[in-house]
Amino acid sequence: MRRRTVMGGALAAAGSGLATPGSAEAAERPDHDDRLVLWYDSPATDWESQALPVGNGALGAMVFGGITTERIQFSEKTLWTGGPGEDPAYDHGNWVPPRPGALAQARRLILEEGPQQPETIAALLGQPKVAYGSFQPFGDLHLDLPAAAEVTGYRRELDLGTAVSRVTYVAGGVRRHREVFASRPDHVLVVRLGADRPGRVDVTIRLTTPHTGATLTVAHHTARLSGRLAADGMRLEAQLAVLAEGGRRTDEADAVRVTGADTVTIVLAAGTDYEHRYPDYRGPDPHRRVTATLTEAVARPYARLLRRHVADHGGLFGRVRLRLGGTAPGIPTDRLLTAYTGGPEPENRALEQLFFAYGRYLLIASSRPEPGPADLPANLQGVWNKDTAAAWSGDYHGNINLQMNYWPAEVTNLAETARPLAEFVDRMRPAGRDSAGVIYGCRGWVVGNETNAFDFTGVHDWPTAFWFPEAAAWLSRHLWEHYLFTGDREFLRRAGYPVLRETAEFWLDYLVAHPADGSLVAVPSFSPEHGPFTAGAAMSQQIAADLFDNVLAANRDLSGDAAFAARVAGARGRLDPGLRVGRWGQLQEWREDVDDPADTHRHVSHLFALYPGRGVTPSGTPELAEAARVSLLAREGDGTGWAPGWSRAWKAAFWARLHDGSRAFAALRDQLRLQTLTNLWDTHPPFQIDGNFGATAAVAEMLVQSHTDAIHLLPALPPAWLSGSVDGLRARGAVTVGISWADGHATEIRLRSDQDRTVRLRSTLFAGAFQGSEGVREGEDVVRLRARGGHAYRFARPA
Ligand code: FUC
Repeated sequence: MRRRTVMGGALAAAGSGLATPGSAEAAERPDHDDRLVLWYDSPATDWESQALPVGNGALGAMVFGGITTERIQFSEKTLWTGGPGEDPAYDHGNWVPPRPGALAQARRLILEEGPQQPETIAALLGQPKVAYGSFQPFGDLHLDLPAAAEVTGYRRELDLGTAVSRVTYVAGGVRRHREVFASRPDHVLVVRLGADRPGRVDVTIRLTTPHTGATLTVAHHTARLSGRLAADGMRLEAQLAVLAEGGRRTDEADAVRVTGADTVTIVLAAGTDYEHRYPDYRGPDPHRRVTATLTEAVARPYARLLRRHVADHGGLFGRVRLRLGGTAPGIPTDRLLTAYTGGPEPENRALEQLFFAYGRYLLIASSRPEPGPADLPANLQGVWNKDTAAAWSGDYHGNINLQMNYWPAEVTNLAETARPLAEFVDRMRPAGRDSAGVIYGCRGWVVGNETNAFDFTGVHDWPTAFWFPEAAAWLSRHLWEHYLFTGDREFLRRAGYPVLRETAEFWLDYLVAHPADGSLVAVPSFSPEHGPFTAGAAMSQQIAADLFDNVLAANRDLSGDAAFAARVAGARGRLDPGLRVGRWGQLQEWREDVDDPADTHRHVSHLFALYPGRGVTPSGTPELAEAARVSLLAREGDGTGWAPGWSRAWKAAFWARLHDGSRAFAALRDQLRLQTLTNLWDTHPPFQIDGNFGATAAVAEMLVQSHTDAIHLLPALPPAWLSGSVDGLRARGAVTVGISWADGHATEIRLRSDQDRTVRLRSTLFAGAFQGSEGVREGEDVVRLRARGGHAYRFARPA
């Protein structure tokens, strides 16, 4: 296989997508061969399964590609109901009034009487949500276009390399094209309409919103939507400018009409007065910012807006390329999906390559850092939403979903996209401190299973989901991993360590000595959404162990705070690690050996230490890895049971960590077959973006792992991917990795370390003769390399 290294920016320049559809350049470009493109031969009629997403982190839009009406539905990530703006009695989920003795009573029940029904504990410790709110849709951009009697050559696409959605067709002898993108550098949504003949673009542009508190005005070819959400008074504003080359623009009461133009460009900016700042969550009125954003954007010619956008997106997206030999010329993506596993192998591979790349595309589109406290991480729907009462409020779930959103961030070379999560966690701490004190009687900070844009850090009353203080510790590990992958010590010192330390403070207080053996356990403890309340369920203990290990390692790397390290080390020594092998050889989900081998519950929480944790590995803890395998086989059942997309993605990652490429592949295959919509969005149902991100992370985990003492290349390569190549993946230690393989074995390994450091590599390549400078063989398949920062290294099988 021929190798082409695609570096940031290079892709942007090469496949910039600047060619006009229908041009010679476009015609020469083979579909689905080199470009990563989702495409369809008819317009979308369904938002959830067919429309195509574009986004710049803050703005998300869904493009339908209609012929007589184009609908572009958009959201802005900070537009939320709920919080103190909705109800001054908003309590962040903290107990009002206080409940002295309630936690002690729950502990007594569990420790003295044994496992408790979730309803019993929820009655003691839960309380109804107040003003929790929901992520909101913002509005719809409608483009009314002339009726077209006969349409031929229709195509709509989303080019993942350029993050441009395009529609082309021929109507009445005129070839029409439309491009839509969400620009991060210019902070706007851009729509462009054109035709292959001058003066043939006619369009009426309307802006609507489901929010009755917002009003529309039209003046000077600009539509302005502004007002407040009725529920919480949050200010919102969108402004849309209509520019035309040639033709005539006319303002109407609720629209801008253009006739006889050569091209029309529509630029939309939107914002709110939300700020992620405890306790009021409000910043300046968005009017000035939206006006300034729009003014600056419209001053740039369309080609420049496009170029800046493509360069920005390509700089991130182009860092990684996976080639599995997939090709599917002429087959639309929906048909590729329907035919998946039944069609020719190159088509299956094409879909898998696309699905992997799509997770990276979606993360770039839904998670970009903003200056100031205005950004939020990707939520359950990323940044796309059509419902005023979104599924699960379109919020942040902390018992798998929010974390899974960020699994691909570091390993697929998008560390920048992890920033909004780190900021979110950091800014949540003032509220989380209150909750820690009021509910748990602990120092430190906490957040539970669900949180919103207003730092809901306390509890609610849904019995099987209301209690999960582990979420804070699980989220904190993302800051630690960011440091491991980037080597950014300044980040660790300034942001990562303070968060980890304060989370550890909570856990030092929260754990209690188990009366049976004195080991430290979480009580109450609840394995997510499953079983009774007990003491020391496996996931609680494994997360606490992981947190203590991470904070100790961070402390060591920053060489500080010996007294605190001693306290943590003491607790770690007494901690029940939550790793028990049970009566049927399984890894126990609870301290008691009660797992049911017929249980196929979607959460596989007791395998946290296998992934994303690192407490269970085939080489380091073979018996525990075997027990995890037994548990996982049982949890998957006979393969006919239902599981949401995220659950399948998690299982793929587990199998990858167990070095079982076939089973990892089977989990991914089933996710594609059963839980993927035609626009390749993951479905729970409904649409939930975590599965997209989890699948991308799982593929990366099949190709490169770096959580042990060596970077392991191709640890779980499935037989279906016999030959291929990948470039640009990241390993812990700030290392960038590329691999080519044939017949299931690495033929070349490419490496670049950001820093001077010793790197250990594990690959079957090193088991035989190999070429490559400077590596010292260490054991059967391991090579040690003293890498110099910024230098590239290469190892290859002799030709
Ligand atoms: C968790 C899961 C559900 C769903 C919800 C958003 O609570 O158990 O399946 O994904 O999050």
